[in-house]
Formats: sequence, structure tokens, C-alpha cells
Amino acid sequence: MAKKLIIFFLLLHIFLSSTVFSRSDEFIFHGFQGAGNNISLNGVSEIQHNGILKLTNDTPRSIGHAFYQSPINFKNLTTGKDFSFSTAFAFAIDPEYEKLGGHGLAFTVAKSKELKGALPNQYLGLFNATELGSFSNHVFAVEFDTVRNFEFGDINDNHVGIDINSLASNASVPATYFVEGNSTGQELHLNSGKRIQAWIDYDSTKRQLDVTLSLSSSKPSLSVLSFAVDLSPIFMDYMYVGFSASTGLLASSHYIFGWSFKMNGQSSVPGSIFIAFTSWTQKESNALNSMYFFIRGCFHDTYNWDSLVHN
Ligand SMILES: [Ca+2]
Repeated sequence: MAKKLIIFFLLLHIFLSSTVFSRSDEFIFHGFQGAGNNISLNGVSEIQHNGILKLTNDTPRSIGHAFYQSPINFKNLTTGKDFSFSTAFAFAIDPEYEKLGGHGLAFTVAKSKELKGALPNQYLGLFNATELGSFSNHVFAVEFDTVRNFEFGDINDNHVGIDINSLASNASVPATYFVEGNSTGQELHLNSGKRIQAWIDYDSTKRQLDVTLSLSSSKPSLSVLSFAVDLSPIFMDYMYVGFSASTGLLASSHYIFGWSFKMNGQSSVPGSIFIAFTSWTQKESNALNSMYFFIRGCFHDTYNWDSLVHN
């Protein structure tokens, strides 16, 4: 317990002192409290009082967007060569009814942060019906899709896909994750309400994109989706990065707990404070909670440990 308390205070210090760190090509949000000036929201998305970014709620046929406020330089302005990038985030999809919700969320790189005219439902808040497939969209997304739509060739109702200017994915795989020492993919239910850690890494020299998933904050060496792709025609010199989510007739709440992004380097794991305590016993959690509220009073912080979605 003593060792765990030291870890707690260390992480609390990190949490309170660096909830938001940002530069023009690198940022990290361990939570989103106080991030209002750095995150642009539209649709039904909101930053909750507890610092969790909630992209959608149970409202049917709705859209939620959250983008980093400033555009990011994706190319060398002299040579035109695109840069490598790395992003990591912790998310959860909590369906309206057990195992029944929709539609999904997508990490998104786009030329605008509004995505005007985009539709909810199967369009994930990314496109409308007429612009699908158009080169002028300049949209790259990694979708975490929980509804099977045959018109887009969705492989199932629980998949990860690479979407370039369209919702017909260029590559997709059933959602799984790997644990070290085991090359067999483990079943992963995207809409379980559990916190899921995702990493997206693009190597502009190798022309390779990797998506890695885990239920913990340590990154497995095996990615769930590795795709050879040249993203340079998709990216303009400056692009916006963020998330889009949508609901349909059935809804899910889509949450982001923490997010980091880095150009030309490995992004840090954000939100580790949220994940680090999942193995604590209820007794330890109660003690932690009491301490937290005491410390919260000292720091006038409003984060609420109880309001996290399912552990
Ligand atoms: Ca779908």
C-alpha cells in the first residue's frame, strides 16, 4: 500500500502540474480539465467537469467533434515531404443499452475542424453522402466502428479501419489486442464501456501506418493493423487533428480520457493516471477516494473519481 501511495502522489503531481502541455507540433492532455482554449468542440461534444472529453451522449443521430485548436504542420514547407507522426489516446464507448449502441468514433486528421455538412449515423460525423470518396476531402481517419454498414463494406460490428476520404475503409480488422508473449489476438469489445488505449503511428519514410490497442497503458509490440500507405497526397501543409463520433437510432456515449500527439517522434501515453488504478481493490480505492477529496479541496480541483465509466 505504501508503495502504491507513493505512485499515487507522483501521478497526482504529474496530473495537477501537466494536465495540458502543448507546442506547435506536440501536445499532451492527461485529462481535459482546463483544456477549453486548446480544444475546439462542436456538435454535442463537451468537456465534463471531471476533465473527461465526452464526444456524444445518448442523443440519437448526433455528432460530436473535438479538435486541437491550432493547425499542425504536416509537411516540410521547403521540400514538401510529409512528416511522421505518433498519437496515443485512451477512450471508451459506452452503449445506451447493453451491447446495443452506435455508431463509433474516429481519430481524424482533416483540413478543417468543423467538418461542415458531415452526417451522423454511419457517416461518423466525417462526411456527407455526396462527398464520399472525393480527393478534395483531405480526410484521414482511423475508425473504431461498432455498427456494420454493408454499403461501406464493413467487415463486422466491432472493427478498426483506415479511412481515406471515404467510409469504405482502405483496410480494416476485427478489434483485438495483443498481450506480450502471445501472438494470438485477444477479443476486444469496443462498446464494452471499458477504457481502451490506442496508439496510431505513421512512418513517412517507410510509408507505414500502425494501429495498436491495449487494455493497459503499456504498448504491445504487435499492432492490430499495419497498413502500407503514402499519406502525403492526403495531407496539406497544415491540418487539424482530433476526434469525431456519431450516434444513430441507437446511441453510445463516446469518451476520450487523455490524448497525446507528437510530430516526428513517439508520443507519450496520456491518461496513465486513469488506467494505473484499475487493479486497486475496492478498499484501497475508497481510501484513495477519501485522500483525493481532501487534496481536491486544497487544490480546488473538481475531478471526480466516481464518475469514470466502467473500470
Ligand atoms: Ca459502420
